[in-house]
Amino acid sequence: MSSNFINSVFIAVASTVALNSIHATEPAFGKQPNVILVITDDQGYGPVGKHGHPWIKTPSLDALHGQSTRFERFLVSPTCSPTRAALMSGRHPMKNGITHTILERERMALSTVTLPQVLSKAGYTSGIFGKWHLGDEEPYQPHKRGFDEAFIHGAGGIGQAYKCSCADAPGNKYFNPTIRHNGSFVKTEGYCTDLFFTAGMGWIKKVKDEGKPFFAYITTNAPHGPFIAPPSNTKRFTDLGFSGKTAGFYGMIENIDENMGRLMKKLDEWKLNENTILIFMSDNGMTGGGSGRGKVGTSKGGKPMEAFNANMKGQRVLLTRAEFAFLSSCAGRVSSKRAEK
Ligand SMILES: [Ca+2]
Repeated sequence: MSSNFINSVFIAVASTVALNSIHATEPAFGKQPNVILVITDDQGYGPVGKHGHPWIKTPSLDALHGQSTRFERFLVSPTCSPTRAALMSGRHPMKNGITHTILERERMALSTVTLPQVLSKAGYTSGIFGKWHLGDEEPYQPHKRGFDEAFIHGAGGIGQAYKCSCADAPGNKYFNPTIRHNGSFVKTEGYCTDLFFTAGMGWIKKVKDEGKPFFAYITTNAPHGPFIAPPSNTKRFTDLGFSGKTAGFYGMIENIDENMGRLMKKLDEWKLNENTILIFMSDNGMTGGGSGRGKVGTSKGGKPMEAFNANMKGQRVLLTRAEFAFLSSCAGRVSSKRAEK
């Protein structure tokens, strides 16, 4: 049931741009809009400044929040692959063979028609940058499923490996990860989230210059555990008295915010804001491992600091969880929040 709402949103996006292109010599709503979907992993609703978080600072997301229209009920699946399968297909995850995140149950059925495949019929080019998590074997890979550009890690997170086909490059790390680029493994330098945004922005610039309408899917493994962020992002939180995991989780989110700021600045600079739908969302509820429950640190005054999740019930994996998205469009940036409390 939770997928139905999210499916309807993305069917609407796909249908709008496709119909604009296929059935009209003059688009009904002007030029074909570009679509940028940024999806973070296990962030959840609470860890955003505008959602009342007492410690995390997210000026870029807050700015997007302020420029956007917000959904009041926005529901997702309780874990990674199901939400992503719904997004890619417009169908309930179980209709795509997705019932879990590992053990071959994360492989999206090869019969599934994907969003980039639909968009390609409308003249779009599509790129994915980050986490795919819908099958690591070759036929399931995004460069075989409609994406013209694929710059991804494997499995459900960098360094993950299971006794099945779901696995990343052995020993992979958040810094200088090995990345699969259009089917080939390449060595990179830098922090994962920075790399995914940089690759995505470079690709956006390229396809913009070529004059193609595009769908950019920037899908960070952060802030999923393990909770590793650049030291420049964790220091403020360790100084405040947070545990290492929580400082990492919070630092990963502030790093995401920095990258959203970089992206939004470039969209302004490239004058893409007038014709680009920018969507920001979390794939499921807030992690339970980083700062999800109970005491997460001790203040300098000796007071315990409790996890904050904006009065949401439960964490990731619980069916009662629901998330949020910010949506911006050529009609004005739009955000959605939600909320099943
Ligand atoms: Ca997730």
